[in-house]
Amino acid sequence: MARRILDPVLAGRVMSADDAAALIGHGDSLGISGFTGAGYPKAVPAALARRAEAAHAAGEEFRVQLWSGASTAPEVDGLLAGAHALSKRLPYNSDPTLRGEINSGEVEYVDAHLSHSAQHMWFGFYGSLDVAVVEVTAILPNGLLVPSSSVGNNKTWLDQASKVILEVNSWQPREFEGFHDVYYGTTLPPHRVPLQLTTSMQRIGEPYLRVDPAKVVAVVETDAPDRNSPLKPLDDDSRAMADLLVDFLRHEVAHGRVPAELLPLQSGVGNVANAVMAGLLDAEFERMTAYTEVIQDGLLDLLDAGKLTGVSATSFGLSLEGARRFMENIDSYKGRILLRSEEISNHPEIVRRLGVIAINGMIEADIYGNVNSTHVMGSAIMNGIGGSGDFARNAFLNFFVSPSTAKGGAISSIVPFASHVDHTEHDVQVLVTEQGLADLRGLSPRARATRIIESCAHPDYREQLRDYVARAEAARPTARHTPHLLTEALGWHQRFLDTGHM
Ligand code: 0RQ
Repeated sequence: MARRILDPVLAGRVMSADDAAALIGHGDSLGISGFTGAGYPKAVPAALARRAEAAHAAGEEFRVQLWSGASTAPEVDGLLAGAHALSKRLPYNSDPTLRGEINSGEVEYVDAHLSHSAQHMWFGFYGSLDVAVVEVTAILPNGLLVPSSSVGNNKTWLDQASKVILEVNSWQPREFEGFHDVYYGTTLPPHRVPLQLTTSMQRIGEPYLRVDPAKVVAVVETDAPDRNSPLKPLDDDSRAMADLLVDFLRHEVAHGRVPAELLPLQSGVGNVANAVMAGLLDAEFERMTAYTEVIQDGLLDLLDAGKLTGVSATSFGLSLEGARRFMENIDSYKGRILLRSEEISNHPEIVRRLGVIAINGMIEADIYGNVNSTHVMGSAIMNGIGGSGDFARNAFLNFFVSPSTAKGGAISSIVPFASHVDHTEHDVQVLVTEQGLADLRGLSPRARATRIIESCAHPDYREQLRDYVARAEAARPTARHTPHLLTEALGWHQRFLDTGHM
């Protein structure tokens, strides 16, 4: 391990995770590394959970606020939630234990656009940050930090925190040096300048994270893998949605609206996103690029096949097999993979300039094209908006994808009135379910309703949706722009609730 901590001053601050966790106090705000199960601290959060349990057993209060890049892993969010050690969480969570505590009201949750999370810290909107706990691959002799498998908000947490704890993880390949591009040119309004990033693989920053050594109170050594969750095998619905989407891209190329190599791709996490990448592997498109958040196995496959020239992201999100493949061939990916801070990977200015094609999952869409990505039946949070708003709102072309029904067909994903809106009708262009694809560009609300019902809704729900629109139109002849029967629209969800699925 000595060769991973080459700065003599910081080498002198090595201690156990328990000793490091003892430097964190009740009520502290904690900014940790980690994004979609990659690059999160492996030892200090577990030690902190033990500390909270001991404090609670002694009748003392112990809770911290937890801020991250995005989702982490059971050994961070799961353990801390299990120990009832969290009071507040931002900007994204996908852990089921913590989700339960958020939905029961025990933990406050600030579900923020990922591109906002760093700048809202700099603007002072979140208050001060007490401690940063950041995983790195190595500490160089001059004190510069080689980042690990995600960058997320690390630059911001290291810069803003009063105290810093570094975890140096020797599981992360030492060859990571050179894979990162950390931009240090950010200024605040009214002194902001344009970001000089005009192609997805352009470097505008440095390969290292900086930290003021005077703030580093502890260095903890670890040797532990990232979460590397397995991907489910592709099912028929995911394949059907991927085929529809790839055919649509073909159609856009044929009409001259999108170049033959497409435009930089962004895809959310999950099975449909991975299925779309698999669909692109078999398609005719060559020399594609990606400007995205997370590198899943599907993107690695496209790189390996030579179909993709490069991927800019903020994090890996690989399966165990994907991580093994990446590590075995790591040198071949250098220069073809760049990891950036999430304020840059998700930056609206760049997403719009590059003309990104954004593909994200949804929980439900309404017949007028409003999309709910975050809430089940209007009240219970699932994960969070993540980067979907950053990309969708600013994309050249955006897609929202979902099976047409949930819970074995008991719930329709196409509804009269979205029970929560993350992406408004003004931001949503193409909806895809296994039933079909609805291109909403240039359509009025009533035309959108017809297209969404006929193309995307499950046949079991189509007649009810048609009937709803017809009765809403008849009810108020002077209000037919976006016809609604408001009481009935919300009652639609009540009916699902009554099925006992939520
Ligand atoms: O629940 O697992 O209990 O069965 O929601 O649904 O169909 O497996 O889809 O895993 O792709 O997730 C929107 C949540 C979709 C995700 C969402 C239930 C369903 C299941 C998951 P079970 P699926 P996915 C980049 C972009 C926001 C963040 C984002 C998401 C569970 O895509 O979090 O886009 N997006 N980030 O049964 C009731 C419905 C339902 C429903 C689905 N209509 N009603 N339950 N479910 N539809 C990444 C980052 O930003 C980090």
